[in-house]
Amino acid sequence: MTFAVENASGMEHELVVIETGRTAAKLPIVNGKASEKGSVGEVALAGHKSKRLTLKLEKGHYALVCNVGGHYMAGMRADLTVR
Ligand SMILES: [Cu+2]
Repeated sequence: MTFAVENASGMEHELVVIETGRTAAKLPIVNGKASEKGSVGEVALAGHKSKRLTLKLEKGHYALVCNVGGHYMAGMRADLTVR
């Protein structure tokens, strides 16, 4: 699976792909950030940059999060199910 990741803002963001049974909104919190336990890959993007992230994902549930600063806590997260 290839993620075409576009950072449309002027600030740094990242995409971390975490294999987890938890929903993206319910990850354990460590020092104000989402735990990245189960991470299978990530990509960081400076402002207005685009990158591709190719991962071989097993069937299951994944949380997609940005863990820069307080972005996760602000809601920068999504769920992904691979069938
Ligand atoms: Cu972010």
